[in-house]
Amino acid sequence: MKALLLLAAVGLCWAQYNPNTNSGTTSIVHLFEWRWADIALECERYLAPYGFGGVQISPPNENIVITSPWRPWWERYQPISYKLCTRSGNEDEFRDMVTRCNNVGVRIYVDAVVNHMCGSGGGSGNGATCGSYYNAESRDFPAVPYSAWDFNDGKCKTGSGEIENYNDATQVRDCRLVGLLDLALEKDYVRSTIAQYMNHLIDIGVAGFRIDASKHMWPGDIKAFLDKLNNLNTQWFSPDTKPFIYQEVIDLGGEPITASEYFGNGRVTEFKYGAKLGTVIRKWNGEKMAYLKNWGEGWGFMSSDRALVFVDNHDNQRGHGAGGASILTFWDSRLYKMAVGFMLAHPYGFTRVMSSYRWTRNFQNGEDVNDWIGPPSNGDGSIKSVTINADTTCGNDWVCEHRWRQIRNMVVFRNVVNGQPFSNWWDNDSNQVAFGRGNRGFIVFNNDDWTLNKNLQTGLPAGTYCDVISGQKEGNSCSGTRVNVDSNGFADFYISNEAEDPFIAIHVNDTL
Ligand code: QV4
Ligand code: CA
Repeated sequence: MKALLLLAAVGLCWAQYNPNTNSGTTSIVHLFEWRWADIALECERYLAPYGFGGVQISPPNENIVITSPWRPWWERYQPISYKLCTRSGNEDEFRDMVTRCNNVGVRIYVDAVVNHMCGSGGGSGNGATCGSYYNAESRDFPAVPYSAWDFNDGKCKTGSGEIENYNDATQVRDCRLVGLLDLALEKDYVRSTIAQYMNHLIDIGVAGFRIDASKHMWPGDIKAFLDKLNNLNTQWFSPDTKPFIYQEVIDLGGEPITASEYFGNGRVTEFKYGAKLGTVIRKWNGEKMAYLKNWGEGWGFMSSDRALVFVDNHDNQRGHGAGGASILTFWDSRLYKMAVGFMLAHPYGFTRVMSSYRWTRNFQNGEDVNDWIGPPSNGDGSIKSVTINADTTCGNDWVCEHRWRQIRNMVVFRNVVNGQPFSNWWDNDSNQVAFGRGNRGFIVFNNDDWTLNKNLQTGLPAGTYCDVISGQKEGNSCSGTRVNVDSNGFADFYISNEAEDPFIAIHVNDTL
């Protein structure tokens, strides 16, 4: 009996690190700024069939309406209330999305903005996405309700009331991040109000949360509201399942606040991942892919079972947050596909794929002054729907990286090799590398300026495999490159450095 209790306890205690995705699915996609109606459709027509585990959605709570500049994407990071009412849709549409996605085994993860409310300069009136009244000046948010008592004004010791020095852990938590009114999370009323908002979402059926700006909350305060959360809705999850938690903490080293302070609450975003991988794939600072042999903890990253990893995110793909110029995005599509392919093939971390919209960049002195531009929208400010073209790409300026064959097929690859060890590493001491995942998958990259032509041990059973980068198995043939693995597991790989995508990936589910 004791052993059973212990087992149950262990099961419970690491549950918030478990993404709660359907078995056999291993990635989530951030459908940044999508409408709930479009996400529901995408779950049914694309994400479920291709084995995506879930969707990170934009903040679903009522936010300030900013018209100068015109409806910036970041207005959604300035809460006015916890009503489920934004440009992505209302509560009915939200419920419909969660139900339809859960019903096809695709989970929903909510971007929870609970460190703050709107900017101190946010003004007052009913200019919010659900029409609620607020007054930033007097800290009055009656639609929650929050009043001046619920903010950190008195606690912050800096002159401006804002964070001025990231080397002072106390002000990073107790002062305003870029002027955003900072909630007093040591108060039980604030903790309970946040938990009530999150429990409303849990009861609707969500599987977990991205905790925005976690660095700006004390780990203990986050734990306090997490401890008030319900278990997930048993309509779709087994009893006693805790919500998946991943905390946004930008820790590139060099600051007193570290990611590990937050491990007790759940997983943490590993921002070193995208910054370093971008540098390696761009071959900057003498970096080369051969160095990726010990990728993961060997590069000083947090332990794999605490990491939420990504190549780019909604901030650093446009110069916000962290990662700098090395971050690869859809704008750098050829290198970006290699980076996402590498991330999805490698066992480290729980993987999130970015799905963006296109905007008109305008670089002045190296900065994109259009970094604020919001999602594709109509004249009245409503977000444009996601149209699907005949070739399965998206229209209306939605980039839909998750629908790019190379990326979609690598999401499937990760599912096929799940649980298999990192194996059969080979490199040419430069930028040609290869590795396998046990006896179920193998990938080869050529990021040098000359041809790769090599016979390699794949670890795979003999057979004819379809490369899932240049194509995939279609009927009884391969639409792209074919790879023959012999009875000893060896295969010939030829990759021109001029290839559209200079990498090949094969796995046991795409064989002739
Ligand atoms: C301006 C001035 C302030 C002034 C304030 C007065 O800069 O000094 O006090 O006006 O109101 C927007 C504007 C910003 C403005 C602020 C408040 O860009 O100029 O301040 O609003 O009005 C996003 C954007 C921010 C945006 C914010 C709120 O990135 O530019 O600020 O939304 O709209 C750190 C954190 C990390 C954070 C990252 C961006 O550690 O947690 O910065 N990342 C998350 C989200 C991110 C979001 C926030 C946090 C805030 O991923 O998207 O910021 O919720 O690294
Ligand atoms: Ca804070």
